[in-house]
Amino acid sequence: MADDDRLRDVADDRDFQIGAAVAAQPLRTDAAYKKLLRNEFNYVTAENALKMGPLRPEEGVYDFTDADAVVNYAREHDQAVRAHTLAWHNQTPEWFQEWDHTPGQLENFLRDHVHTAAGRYRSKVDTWDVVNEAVADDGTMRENLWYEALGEEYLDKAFRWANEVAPDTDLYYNDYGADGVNVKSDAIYDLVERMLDRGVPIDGVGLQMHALHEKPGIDSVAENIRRFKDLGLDVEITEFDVAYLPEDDPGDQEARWEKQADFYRDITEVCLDEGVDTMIVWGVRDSDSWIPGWFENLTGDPLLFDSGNDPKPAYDAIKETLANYEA
Ligand code: 9MR
Repeated sequence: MADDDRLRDVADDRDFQIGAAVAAQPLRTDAAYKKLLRNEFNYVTAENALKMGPLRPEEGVYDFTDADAVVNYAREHDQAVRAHTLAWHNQTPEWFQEWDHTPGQLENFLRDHVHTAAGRYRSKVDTWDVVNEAVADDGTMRENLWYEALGEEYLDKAFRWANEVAPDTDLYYNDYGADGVNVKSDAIYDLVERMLDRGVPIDGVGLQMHALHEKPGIDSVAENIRRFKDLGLDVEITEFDVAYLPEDDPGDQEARWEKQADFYRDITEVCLDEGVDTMIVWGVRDSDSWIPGWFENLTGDPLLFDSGNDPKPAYDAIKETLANYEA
C-alpha cells in the first residue's frame, strides 16, 4: 500500500464497502468536505435527508431536494448508497399527529410513505434500512407509534411494501446497542427469526456500532455477527463512531486517538474475519459529528478525519487493516 492510496481504493481491492453518513448542507457548500467524501469513501448513507420528517415538511408534500442531492452526488462519484430509514419512532414529520389517526389510517400513511420513498430510489440505492430501532434497550418491543397501531406486524408490512416497489434493493433491520451479544441483540435475533419464519423479505441486520458510553467486547461482536449470518442474513456495520467518557479517556488527544484507532482496527478485523463487507462511519469529520450536540460528557472527536480535514490514526488503522489483512 502506498501512502497516497485512498481509503476507498484499498477497500475496493478487498471488495469492501467503506462508507460515511452524509449531510446535505456541506455537500452544497463545503469543497473540502466533498473532496474527502468522494476520494475516501465508496459507500454513502444520508444522515438525515431520507428520513420521514425531512422528506415530508408539510402535509401532502414530499420534498426530495436534499435526498436527491445526497443520492445523486454518490452516484456521480461511483459510490453505493444505503438509504436510512423508512419506519422509525424519531424524526416523524412535525405536522403529523399520530393520535389524530386510526390504526387503519396509520397503516395507509406508512404504506404510502414506503411506496413513495423506496419506489423513487429503486434504481439508485443498494440498501434500505426499512425499520430502525424497533427494540427497546431491555429487549421488549419499543412502543412506538407504528407498534401501538399495528403491533409487531408493522415490520412485516414495511418490509413487504418496500419489496413490492424495490425488489432489487437489500432490505435491512437496523439498531444500536446490539453490537455484541446482549439482551437487546438477543431480542433482535428472535424478532428477525420470527420475521423469517413468516416469510418476510428481510436481507440483513445493521449493527450501528455507536461505541460511546460502553464498547462491546470484540469476541462478543464476532459471535453476534455469526449468529445473524447463520440465519442467512447479511450484516453491516452501519453507524460507527467512537467516543469516551471522562473516566475512560486517556487524557491527551494523541493517546485518545491511538486508543480510538485500536477500536476501529479491531472492528475492521472482526468484519474481515466474519465476512462482513461493509462498514459505515457516522459522519466525515469530527466537526460534522452529532455527538457534541447530544452528549456533553463524551469526547467530541469520534470520526476518521479531524475538523481540519486531516486523517486521524483511526483512518490509518482501517486502511492498514484492509491492505494487510490475512485470513
Ligand atoms: O445523526 C443524526 C442527527 O443529526 C439527528 O439529529 C438525530 C435525530 O434523532 O439522528 C441522528 O442519527 C441517528 C440515526 O438516524 C439512527 N441511529 C442513531 C443516530 C444518532 O442519534
